[in-house]
Amino acid sequence: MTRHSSETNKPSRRILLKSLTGAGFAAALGAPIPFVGRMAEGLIPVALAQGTGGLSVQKPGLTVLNDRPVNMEAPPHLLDDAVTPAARMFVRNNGLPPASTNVDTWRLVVDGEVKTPLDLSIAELKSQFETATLQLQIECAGNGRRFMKPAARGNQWSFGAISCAAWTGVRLRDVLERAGLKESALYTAHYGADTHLSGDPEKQPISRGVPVAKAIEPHTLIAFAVNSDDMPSLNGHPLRLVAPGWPGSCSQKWLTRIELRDRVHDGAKMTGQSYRVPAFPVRPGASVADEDMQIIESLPVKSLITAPQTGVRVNAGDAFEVRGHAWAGDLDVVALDVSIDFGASWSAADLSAPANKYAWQRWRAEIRLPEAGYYEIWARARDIQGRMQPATTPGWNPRGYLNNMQHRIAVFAL
Ligand SMILES: Nc1nc2c(c(=O)[nH]1)N[C@H]1C(S)=C(S)[C@@H](COP(=O)(O)O)O[C@H]1N2
Ligand SMILES: [Mo]
Repeated sequence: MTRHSSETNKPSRRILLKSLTGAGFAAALGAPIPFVGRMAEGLIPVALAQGTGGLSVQKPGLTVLNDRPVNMEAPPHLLDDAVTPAARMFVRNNGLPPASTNVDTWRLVVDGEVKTPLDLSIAELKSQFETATLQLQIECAGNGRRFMKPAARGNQWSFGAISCAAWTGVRLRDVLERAGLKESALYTAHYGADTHLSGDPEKQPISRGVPVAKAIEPHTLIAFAVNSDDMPSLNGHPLRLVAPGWPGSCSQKWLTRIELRDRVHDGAKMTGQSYRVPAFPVRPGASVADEDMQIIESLPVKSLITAPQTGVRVNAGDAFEVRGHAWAGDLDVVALDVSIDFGASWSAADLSAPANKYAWQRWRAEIRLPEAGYYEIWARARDIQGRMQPATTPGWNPRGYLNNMQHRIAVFAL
């Protein structure tokens, strides 16, 4: 390949440009940009331009919502696997992922309201504690925000900010047991190695926590692998928390420290309006005082139709399979119904038990459409406490969290 030397190819200039834009773009694309020095200032790679979607090397087919920070979601038909492939796990970044993530030098500190503070390498975590592999859902509390009316600010997720992969790690409970919780330990505070968008090293992009009861729940893992492999760098390599069934923000990526506190954590995105909803129903569009907001814990009952893909053509009168997944935060799903007549009548789908608690549950139904024309298939899950998904957006809240409305797909019978 011929190389033309010019001012822009001088190393110093290239490094400068890279530090401005290229490294961030390259992280999102999952590929270096050989001609980064040729990119005009402000040029956004078309692969990452809003609405293009599907052009990340690490995450083919995902829709890119933002490039700085990187946010991507999977269209529902790409979430059909019982165990979500790493390449299809959504990405929700609040800051910039750490530039270097060395497995051998990574440390996890556990301190605060503990009897013996710990400072562990990943090798020590693996050798000193029992390892567990569990299929665990991670869902962004803002999944479905796009459909809130009036619109709520934040990433305009549609249905795909959910994954259920097989995470391998050690139980946070076991690590906390080793450290020894003091009587005063009430809440965790999680810290990661990513950096704030402003570049200010004093600021955390996000630092959330959970009550001790959730921290010692045996499905809360400190994970070092997903689907028997390293996790993608965008999903927290080399170490992350997985606190399933709760807002994904509780599952700190690039985990470096867990502090035990004697009070509710007050880190970045823990207070004010972040990951909080009004304690009582409010009029759509209302502004709600911070003191009237409460922290979101278990997420509500929800389901997806993952096959067929919306827009499919089928033959009128022929049977075909419709399937998807259902989940309900801390709870089990006990029923999944489908409708082909805009919710006028419903029939029960076959619903499987979860692979383990906090795994989503597979459902399948056989459908026949009576005559040629346009149909919609709607799916509605019910949790063990009798709560169902609403047909339209549930109670509005200022940041557009917890939208568990029914998923619908379009089907043409020919
Ligand atoms: N360190 C760190 N951890 C983080 C975040 C982040 O920006 N930084 N985002 C959180 C949010 S809001 C969500 S929804 C989940 C998403 O996990 P994923 O990107 O692996 O799908 O990660 C959480 N953990
Ligand atoms: Mo999130």
